[in-house]
Amino acid sequence: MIKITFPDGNNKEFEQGVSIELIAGSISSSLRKVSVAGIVNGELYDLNRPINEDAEIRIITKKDREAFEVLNHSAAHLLAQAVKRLFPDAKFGVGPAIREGFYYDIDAGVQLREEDLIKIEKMMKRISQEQVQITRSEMPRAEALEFFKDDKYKVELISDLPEDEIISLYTQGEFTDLCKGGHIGSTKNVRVFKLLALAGAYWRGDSKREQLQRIYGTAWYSEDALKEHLQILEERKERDHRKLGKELKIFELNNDAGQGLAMWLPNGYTVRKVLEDWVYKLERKAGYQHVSTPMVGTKKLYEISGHWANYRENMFPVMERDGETFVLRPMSCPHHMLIYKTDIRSYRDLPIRYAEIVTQHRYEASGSLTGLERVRAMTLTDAHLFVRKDQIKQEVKDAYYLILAAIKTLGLEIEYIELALRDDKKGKFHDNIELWNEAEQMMKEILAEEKIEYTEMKGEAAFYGPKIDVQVRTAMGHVITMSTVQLDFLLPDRFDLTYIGNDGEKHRPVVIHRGFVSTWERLMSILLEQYKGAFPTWLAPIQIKVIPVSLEVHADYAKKLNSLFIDEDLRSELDMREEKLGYKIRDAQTLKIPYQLVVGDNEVDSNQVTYRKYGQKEQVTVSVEEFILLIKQEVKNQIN
Ligand code: TSB
Ligand code: ZN
Repeated sequence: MIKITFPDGNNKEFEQGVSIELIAGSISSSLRKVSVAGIVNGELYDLNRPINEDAEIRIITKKDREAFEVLNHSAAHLLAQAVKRLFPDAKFGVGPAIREGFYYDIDAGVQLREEDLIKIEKMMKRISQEQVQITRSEMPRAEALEFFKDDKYKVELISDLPEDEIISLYTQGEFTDLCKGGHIGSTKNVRVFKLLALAGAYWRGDSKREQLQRIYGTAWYSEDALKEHLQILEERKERDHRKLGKELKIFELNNDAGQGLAMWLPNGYTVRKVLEDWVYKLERKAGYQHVSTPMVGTKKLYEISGHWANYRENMFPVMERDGETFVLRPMSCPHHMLIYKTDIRSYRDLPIRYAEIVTQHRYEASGSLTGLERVRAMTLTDAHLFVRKDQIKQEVKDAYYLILAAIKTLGLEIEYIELALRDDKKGKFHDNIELWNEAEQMMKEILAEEKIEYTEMKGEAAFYGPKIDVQVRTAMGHVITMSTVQLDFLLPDRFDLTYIGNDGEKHRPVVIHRGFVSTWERLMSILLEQYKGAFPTWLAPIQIKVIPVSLEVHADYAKKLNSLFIDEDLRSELDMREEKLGYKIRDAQTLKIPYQLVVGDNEVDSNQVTYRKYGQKEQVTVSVEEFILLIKQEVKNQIN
């Protein structure tokens, strides 16, 4: 007999080899019907997998988050089985469930095309109708290596597992996959699904290795749920910043200019300029000083900093001239270190906070470039803070809270906070383990003291130190880094930075790298998606559009209004085109301009304005002074 403990702490005895299915059935037949898997001592178990030891269990029903994962994981296997039937030479990488569905990385032996997805989906439906059992088996590593000998990807995956680990396999009909489980019992349960996209994916995410093809899909427990999800995906497309950026004339990407090298159009540049002024002001208030440094530096500078050894893959190739070697800077830290060194510093001078809005270049993999979200030329709201050890905590906290306040003003939502740590296996980090431990410990203490919930990510640190990253979710569902605070004990050492302590001796300062509201490129992509292109008044490239009803009769008054607004520092534009009134109104609507002013007889006679706010139906007539006051109030308070 074994003891099964339930989430409420109650326990019950069962025969060895009992399954989640049997346990659920022993409670009620209705529970049995909705259960899809179980968590047994922390591990996901299929319904019928035997439990052979005392265990704490939780039964997973269709309502639980894990149920979606189980279903989608099985859908990934079904996809692989279908691909294998259609393309017998196919080999498979990994095929996990993800937040909104599943994918499988496939080497089909031929190049798959979008049209193939329809064929594959049909085959998946057919196998689902065949109602094939999905069964688990286990074997020792050597046997598993033999079993998968024709699939080099699976062989590599197995080889990476510990020698003594028992390997589990899942079989459905003629298809067997290497897998930890759990699964959904039968292919008949994977009934409602859709394949969504085909993309390139490097084996193990490594651009030097094989290019596989990734098929994305999503599986649900009911047709309605699938329909609802597809609807959300459709709406998301409407929010895609690449689409909005075109419609609102914000930016342009052109392959002749170069991939990931964006150009800012007048509307986009205006927003950027407003944001820039806002950032400067916030930073000045918080005690930052602004500096400016060049976009090109010597290779030597980046050898000193360690970028050349650790970050070269992300850099554009070097430039040679007259025996000198230059690089386009990927980061500005080294320059700021040199500025620190322009003077003798005392402990009383610290902290010193150098901020710069920095244009930098990174050679991002071409497959990873996404509109403005990930680019190769970017302008970062950057800063480097030079602090004493006893100032680290306060400065990290202050930087963090300044970031939170800015994100709030921008109306953005944080998905989660990430603490990015090193991973000794990856070998892309500096190798002074003591410094790493100290810096990572310090970051953990700060987060604990401030009761900030966070997720640890091993291997995501910068080469010079750990980071606290503020993650946001884009409308397209990507989670990306918005802001960052990074602790660095390395660069001060490499640049031999010092300050004179109150003991009269030389000491090393510590550097805090701070990315404020990301790069203008990434921030713009996030803002466009967040607001669906309808910027709040303080950010809108054009705040007011003045449209005279008749170009003859109302033009003078319209012109007068427009210049009055501009004198008041409002961004107003006059539409004097020889077009129909309806067309002009629709045009202002398409550009999502916050205030649309139609000027006719009434307005001229009464010396008033009639406005319609974007997104609202009714028109409002007020005096000119009142209108200016209202809109200036909105701008000042950064509200809508
Ligand atoms: C904060 N040296 C530090 C700096 O002092 C640094 O560069 N850190 S970083 O590498 O993490 O980049 C800072 C921020 O730039 C990131 O948090 C992210 O918001 C933004 N960013 C990074 N890469 C890209 C890219 N390819 N396209 C757009 N924005 C990017
Ligand atoms: Zn930096």
